[in-house]
This record gives sequence, structure tokens and C-alpha cells, in this order.
Amino acid sequence: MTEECVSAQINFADYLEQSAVRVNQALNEWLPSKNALHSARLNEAVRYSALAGGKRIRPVLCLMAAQGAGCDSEAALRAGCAFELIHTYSLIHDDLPAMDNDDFRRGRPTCHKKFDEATAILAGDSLLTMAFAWLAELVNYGVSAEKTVEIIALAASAAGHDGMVGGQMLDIAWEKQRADLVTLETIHHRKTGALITAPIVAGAIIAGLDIFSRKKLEEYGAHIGLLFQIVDDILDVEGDAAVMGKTLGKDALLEKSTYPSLLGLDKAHEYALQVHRSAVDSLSGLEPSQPLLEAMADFILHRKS
Ligand code: GRG
Repeated sequence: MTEECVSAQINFADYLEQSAVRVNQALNEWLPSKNALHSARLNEAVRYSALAGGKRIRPVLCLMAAQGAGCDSEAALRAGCAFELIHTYSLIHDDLPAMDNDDFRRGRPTCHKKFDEATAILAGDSLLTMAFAWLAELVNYGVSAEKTVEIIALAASAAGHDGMVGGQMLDIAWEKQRADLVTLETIHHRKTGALITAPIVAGAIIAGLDIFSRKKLEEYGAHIGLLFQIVDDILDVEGDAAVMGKTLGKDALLEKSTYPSLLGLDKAHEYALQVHRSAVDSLSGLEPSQPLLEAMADFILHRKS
């Protein structure tokens, strides 16, 4: 996508679809091939989960942040895809019997159902480590060593102990206990928000944005991360399982604290609108402006899957 296209405000749904196709093609090319000498089963499991579709929100956000700053580089695509690998690993492990014990993901049997638990654990481990190898290779895509290290540290922090893994642990710890809104927000900032914010910041680093812009984008990321989760909670109550490609209604079954369970559905919808507004407000003052990121906030608010 050229800058010209971006400023012409092409239909956002088309843009999203084209970007997802670009991500899918890159993943298909860069993931270990079926014919490689190492374990065919591991290759198959990794490709099965990583190429199963999905909205590709994280890599697209990385591309958008970079493109919005006038940089449409292969490096942003590579970094975005690395974040998608981390996301896919988290879904595989989250679906395991020891965690959510889900049978369907992205409209097909989960990795452990299609293969077996050991293979699913290893496929997740493989994707997580592969992601860091891809990020380390950013130096071969014209990114300075200093920026590459910064992005690796950012990814480690978002994915690990203080980010998604820590958030998942908190989420499990609070199952069947009524959490207050502050606790719920902390869980979601770490479990979901961190891995949504990090690719945006990575895109900004690759594009060479200044600290002020990066901070604004970080703020935006935190808001859309939260928005993403509020909408996820709402969809678990009133979404369509066929469109979502996974089992719904599990939050209520597990007696989890969610925005609808704490606030009621109407107030959860209102809160989503409020957080959406905060996300859009965070983009004000950015130079150049980021219309695609604004459209992404709308997309997340209205998403059905
Ligand atoms: C196992 C370390 C570890 C973490 C798991 C991501 C996660 C943490 C759990 C997934 C469960 C869940 C429903 C989280 C809420 C938000 C979320 C991450 C939804 C799935 O992401 P999408 O909608 O999925 O971007 P697609 O399939 O479109 O990529």
C-alpha cells in the first residue's frame, strides 16, 4: 500500500482484507515448509494453526503504524508477522485442556484436537521462539541493531511475565471470584492489551517516529486493547458462534468476571463506546495523522468475530 492510497482513504474493509492477504502470503512463505527435513508433524501443526485465518489484527496494526508515518517496509511486515506468531502460540496453549479446553478455534478443530497435546505444546513453543528469531533478523531488513534490540525487548515484555503470560495467570487466579473493574482492567491490559500495543509501537519504532508520537500510539494501543476485550466479553454473550469460529458462552459457564457480568450488557456497550472515544482521542495531535488507526478503532468496536 502506497502513501497515496492511504491518504485517499480507501475503503477500510478492503484495506484490512488486502493487508491480511499480505500477512497470510508472508507467513506462508516464511514458516518452515512441509518439506523441510525437521519434524514434518511439527511443521504441519505450526502451519495448521498459523495459517488458519484469523483477523491478523496485530500484524496489520504494525503495518498501519509504520505506513501512517510514511514507511511501508518489509521490516514492518516481518515484525508484524512475528507478533502474529506469538499470538498464535498463545491461542494454541490457551485452548489446551489444562487451560480453556477448547475444541474449536478459527473455525476448525484446535491444534491439540487435530494433532495431540504434546504436539500442540511443542507447536506453541516453536512459534514463540520462532517469533524472536524473526525479530532478531530485522537487522537484515534494514532496521538498525539498536532498534532491533528495542523491539525484541518490547516483544518480550508484552508476551512474558509482566505481559500476556502474567495476565493469563491472573485471569486463571481470578476465575470463579468476583473481580472489581480495576482488577479486570489490569488483567486485560496484560493478557490482551500488551500484545496489541506492542506491534503498534514496533511499527512506530521501525518508521522512526519520535518519542511523543510513540507515547500517543502506546496510549492508543492500551485503549484499543481494552476495547478489544470488552467487545470480546460482549460477543461471548451475544455473538454468533459460526461467525466467531469458536464456542461461545464459556465466560458465564465458568462464572468469570467480565464487563457484561460486572456492568450488565447495556452498560458494557456504553463502556465500549467510551473506551473507543479515548482511543480516537489519543490519536489527536499526531503528525502525520493516523486515519487508518482511527478506522481500526471503529472496526474493533463493531467487530462480529
Ligand atoms: C496461553 C500464555 C497464554 C496466554 C493466552 C490470548 C490469550 C492468552 C487467551 C485467548 C483467550 C481470549 C479469548 C482472549 C481474549 C482476546 C483474544 C486474544 C482473542 C483472540 O484474538 P483475535 O480475536 O483472534 O485477534 P484471531 O483468531 O482473529 O487472530
